[in-house]
Amino acid sequence: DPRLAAWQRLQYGMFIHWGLYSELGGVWKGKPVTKGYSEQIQMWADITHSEYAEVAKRFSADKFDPSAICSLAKDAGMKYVVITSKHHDGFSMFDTKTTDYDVVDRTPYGKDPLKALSEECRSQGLKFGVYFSLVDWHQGHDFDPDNNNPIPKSMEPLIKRQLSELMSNYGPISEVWFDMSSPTAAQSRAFAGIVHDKQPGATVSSRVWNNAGDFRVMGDNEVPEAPLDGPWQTPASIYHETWGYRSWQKREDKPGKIRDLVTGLMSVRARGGNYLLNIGPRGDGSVVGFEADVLRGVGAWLDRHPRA
Ligand code: JFZ
Repeated sequence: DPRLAAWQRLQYGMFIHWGLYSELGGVWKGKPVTKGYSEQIQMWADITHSEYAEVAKRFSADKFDPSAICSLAKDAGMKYVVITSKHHDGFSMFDTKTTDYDVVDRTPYGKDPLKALSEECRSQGLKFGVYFSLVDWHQGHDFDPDNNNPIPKSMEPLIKRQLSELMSNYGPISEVWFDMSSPTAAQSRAFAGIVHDKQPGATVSSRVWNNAGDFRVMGDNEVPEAPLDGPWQTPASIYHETWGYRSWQKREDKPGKIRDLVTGLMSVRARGGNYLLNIGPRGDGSVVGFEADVLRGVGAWLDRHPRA
């Protein structure tokens, strides 16, 4: 399958977790929220829907710079970018007509950041993909730690329309990183089908479930002992503790981090996998300096080892 082979050749990309949670940066009412990932702060800090929706009013994204983000990805040696179009909080970071709970309608930024990023990716020669959570707290989904989250029939039209929008309005999509919930086999097939119909070049992550995906997703920073059959990917987070921005995160031992990530990347590559390394920009869209330095460090290592 040339589509999967092309995806496998990408080998290394940038994951971006960015949403309203980034504005909170792992802090609620002045206190660090130490449980759970910071992109899930709404749940871990028991934030009500109305309190969480208020955060949108100060989401100005005035330092969001798609051109700088794409240049960083290229400096790091990456070939593609995957950004959160909607995380479990249900807040769409793209222009959707299905709800006004989105970045265009609810924030002072008032524009579609995915549009800008997808266009910049195209002009800098990077492939563009989207993360899409099937769990949607805004639509009344609860979070189950065992991921036992059936998708009610009533949520299907919203998911299908949002997927159609994402597959229609952002040019060529290289992958859709579905995540979480427990759909029926028919739902999994329907969601993957929308992607494949509208984007013949796109691949679908195994977290669409029921074997409807194209590539298998490993755990956070997980490296299998030996090569695996078929396309697969390791999502990697720099800190292992959060994907979304956390203001109080310890950021130390840069050279050690760079070494660990180079080892991860090389190990995944050697086993035929695809490495998706995450950054968690601040709510204003700026990239954390430590993360940019670490990524450039990995890129510099790759430059020094052109045959690696
Ligand atoms: C999921 C999300 O819940 C999380 O917020 C983040 O977006 C991450 C990239 O994906 O979390 C998971 C799901 C499964 C595993 C690890 C993190 N896993 O199988 O190891």
